[in-house]
Amino acid sequence: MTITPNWLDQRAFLTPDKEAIVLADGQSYTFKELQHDAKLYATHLKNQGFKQGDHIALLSSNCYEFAVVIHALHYIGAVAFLLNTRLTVNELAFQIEDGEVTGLIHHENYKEVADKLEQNQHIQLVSMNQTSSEVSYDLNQEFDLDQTSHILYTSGTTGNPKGVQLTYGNHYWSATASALNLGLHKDDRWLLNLPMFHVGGLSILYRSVIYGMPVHLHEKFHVEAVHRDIMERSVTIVSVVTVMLEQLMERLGKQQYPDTFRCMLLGGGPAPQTLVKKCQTKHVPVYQSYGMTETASQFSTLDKESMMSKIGSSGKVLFPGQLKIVENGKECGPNDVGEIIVTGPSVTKGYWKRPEANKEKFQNAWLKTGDMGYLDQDGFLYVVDRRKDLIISGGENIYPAEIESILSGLDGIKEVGVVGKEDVKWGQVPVAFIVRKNTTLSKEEISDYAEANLAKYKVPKDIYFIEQLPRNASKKLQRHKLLEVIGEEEK
Ligand code: S0N
Ligand code: AMP
Ligand code: MG
Ligand code: MG
Ligand code: MG
Repeated sequence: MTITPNWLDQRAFLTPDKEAIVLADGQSYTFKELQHDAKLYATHLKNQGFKQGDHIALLSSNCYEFAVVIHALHYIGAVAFLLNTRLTVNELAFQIEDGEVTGLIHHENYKEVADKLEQNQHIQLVSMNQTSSEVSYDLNQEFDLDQTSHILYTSGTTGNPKGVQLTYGNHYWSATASALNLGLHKDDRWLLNLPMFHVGGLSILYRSVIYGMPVHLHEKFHVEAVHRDIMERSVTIVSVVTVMLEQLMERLGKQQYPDTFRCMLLGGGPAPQTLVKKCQTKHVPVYQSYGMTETASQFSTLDKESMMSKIGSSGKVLFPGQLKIVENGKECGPNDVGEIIVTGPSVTKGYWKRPEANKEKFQNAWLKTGDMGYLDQDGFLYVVDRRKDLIISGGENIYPAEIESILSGLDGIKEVGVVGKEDVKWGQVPVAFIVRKNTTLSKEEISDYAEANLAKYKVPKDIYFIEQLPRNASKKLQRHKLLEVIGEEEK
């Protein structure tokens, strides 16, 4: 057990009047104000009957109140389940059920979804815009770093999504690892436009309270607003995924960012080398990183000095972590490709209620990521292939098996195979290959069915009707062969 003071209390004690959160419209809140609002909301949650250890979900896009709720949940010692707002009711219902969630805090914009969830789940709804008028004196003043603070769901190769358990300690070590790499500057301002329900966005909140650094919190990605905050509002660091960076570079045109801007932290998937080179010619300091929900954000990051000499690399492992490449149980030598395995204080203790997955994915304290890569002679990581079958579209993960299983439920579909296809905007998009039982079933009917059951970004962008799916001798679907049949058999 390692005990620290509640981070927001400590921060509000050390630098009470420093800006904690600045919104896109310029409105700002100090750490003292954030602390006060979080304590009021924590009291409200207590008054609603919630207590230490409860599993409470949050359904909201980015806003000031999102940050308030996160800290409020820490004040009562509840475990926060952050829900992806793009998911359908059925997808969300699975996580609520699997996670043994008893309360759902929702933004007014998601009231309709919350109401539907309440009808079928044993949950108590709590609105984000009501709060208490006074602060309870019985709030958690300390954190135990070994305690779970969050469970974030992540899709898997087969079966249902799994809840990644993250502890206070995982966040603490991740935030300090980032600071040891990027350094802390007195005038740092970190722009948060990634969704806060993924760890890439969430982790910026922890860096803020731990470093005492203002966060420029944007409701969603808006290229013009990000450009303005870098050019005019002295933002020094921005976290982005590829599709955001492409648009920012387009917007930058022949201009240059001011010298105050020191880091474009790029993560959530591979970066096209043409994009990295474009950034280099515009003198944009890009830091390509490798990380995942299971590592509480970046685990290795390329510094800007090595950006050109190590093009394509995701950098060196951050200070407190270890990263190895293994093949058939043996550690690989330099430049030999194998599976990336990681261990360290920012790595999850395991998946919620998934003993099988935990047995399969962890060996001693090492997590087998499923990603393939190599380390060069200097220890720089190159990721060559992501987890089996994983499609990454605009930073959102999609597994073919999930789409295949949904589409198989539609009458008239005999078999279905899904694969990722390169896409100029999103990096990759899912496309479906379908063998029909009856040939009257149309592509539109299939798309409508997919849209009703899957988050929009998982809906196949193209549908191809084919006679049969490519399978190997043991009847296993050969997804890599699917794209080859386009054109040959398309009707
Ligand atoms: C790229 C984003 C912002 C696009 O969303 P946008 O523009 O807000 O779209 P909407 O206006 O809502 O919708 C318009 C249409 O586009 C479709 N759509 C939206 N998103 C996608 C998508 N991803 N793929 C395909 N289609 C999409 C909508 O459905 C809509 O369609 P129509 O018009 O037909 O209705 C948004 O997707 C976004 O925010 N993406 C990023 C998600 C993310 O955070 N990924 C990272 C996850 N990984 C991690 O968190 C771990 C790594 C990490 O920690 C990290 C990551 C990055 C940087 C730093 C770090 C770090 O280590 O600190
Ligand atoms: P998530 O947990 O949603 O953040 O997804 C993490 C996954 O994104 C990793 O397991 C990788 O498959 C992929 N990924 C993250 N960073 C990189 C990178 N630098 N290069 C290639 N793939 C990456
Ligand atoms: Mg103010
Ligand atoms: Mg948009
Ligand atoms: Mg994901």
